[in-house]
Amino acid sequence: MSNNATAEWFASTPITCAVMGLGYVGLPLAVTIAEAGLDVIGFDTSDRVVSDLVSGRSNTVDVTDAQLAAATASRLTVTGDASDLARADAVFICVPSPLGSHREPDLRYIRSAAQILASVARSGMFVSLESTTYPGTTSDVLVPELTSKGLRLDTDVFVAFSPERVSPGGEVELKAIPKVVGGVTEASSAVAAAVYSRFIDSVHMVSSAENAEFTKLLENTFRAVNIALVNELAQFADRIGVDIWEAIDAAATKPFGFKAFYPGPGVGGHCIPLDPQYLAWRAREVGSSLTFIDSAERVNGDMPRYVAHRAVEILNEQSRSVKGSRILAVGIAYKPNIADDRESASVEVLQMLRSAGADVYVIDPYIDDERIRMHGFVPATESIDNCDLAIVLTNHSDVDYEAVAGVAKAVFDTRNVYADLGSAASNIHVL
Ligand code: SAJ
Repeated sequence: MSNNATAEWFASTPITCAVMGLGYVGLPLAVTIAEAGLDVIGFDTSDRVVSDLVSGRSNTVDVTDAQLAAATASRLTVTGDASDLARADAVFICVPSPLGSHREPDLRYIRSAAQILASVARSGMFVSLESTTYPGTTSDVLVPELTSKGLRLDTDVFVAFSPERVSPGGEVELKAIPKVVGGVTEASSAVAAAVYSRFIDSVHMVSSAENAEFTKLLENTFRAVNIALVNELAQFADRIGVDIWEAIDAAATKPFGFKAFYPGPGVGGHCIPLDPQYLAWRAREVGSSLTFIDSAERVNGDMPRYVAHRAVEILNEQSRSVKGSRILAVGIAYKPNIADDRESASVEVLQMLRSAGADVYVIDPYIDDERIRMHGFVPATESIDNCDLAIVLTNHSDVDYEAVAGVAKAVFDTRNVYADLGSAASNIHVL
């Protein structure tokens, strides 16, 4: 079949899709495909993930149980049986891509998924890698695995990279988020565009898989570097008595050439702290150095210490040592209004204060008491009062901040929530 005919086939045939990896990236993708009216096989190697999903329990904030139930009642089949993947015409790999202990890319999950798929792949299959990784992974790692059993690139199998753009807890539905796509060849690019256009409103093609891999890292490195910029300027502004939050809001009135980022206790989650390191690793591979990434990691990584130091200063102003102080903390999730404390800077801050002898009580409506205790903190109860310091680390929406200020002698607001509330509380210190 000619390249155009192949792309046309993928554009017009009721293709069967498969998603490998049903986490916060793969499950929303599988549901989006099902909602577009295409049959989709959701595959995961974890028995628990499969059994939870088969039982109708979603594992991500971006897919409700009702959406999951509707998808599995129609087009989505959840399975742990790799042989089911043989039925797919288009396969999307959405597995973890963590960093190793030396901040190097750990491709074990990508390799494993590629090997599983290679064992069942057949002629006419399209494969897209969505896991964040360094430029070159798709061509140098995925393609060789897929063709290792004799399948030929662009004859039997078409391969591309398309970065996941899930915004955990975000407002925009997945189908409405433009999708960057880059094939390992022109023929694969044409097939990739045809497939993604079946369920994503807008597809933006780039010239190669490497470019698509690079695009993702550029997006999140941009974020990490700009967060580091305001974190560093916040420390300087405090030294010279300038309100950084007021300056950022003022700068944001400029309708062009500025995007607001805000200081905080550090950078958590599984994207922003990690993604720039794929570029940094690849740069070291070719003898380059990316100074902004290194600087951003240093500045952002030092914020928990800076925030803990500021908290100690505020206690000192009350002639109160940290040891034995009662600290009420709001928010250990890594960002507002989601139940995720992975890589959370809040936890780092509070563990420093606890190590210095503070009694740390935590309010976080999104993190259960068992997990709060697991971190070594005490879940705050309604009756808590007479605190030496309240510290706002994650600005969840549904917290009574006035009540928090009312039970503490001083408040350290690292997210500027009280200014946003127009609070009358007088004992507020800001980052
Ligand atoms: N943070 C700041 N200041 C800011 C923005 C964020 O300190 O101005 C901190 C947050 O508190 C958090 C960390 O950085 O600890 C990461 O926050 P994030 O808003 O970047 O959220 P993530 O980690 O969930 O990032 C994901 C990314 N999405 C993808 O990679 C597909 C990111 O590109 C999105 O911009 C972000 O979601 C989003 O906007 O929801």
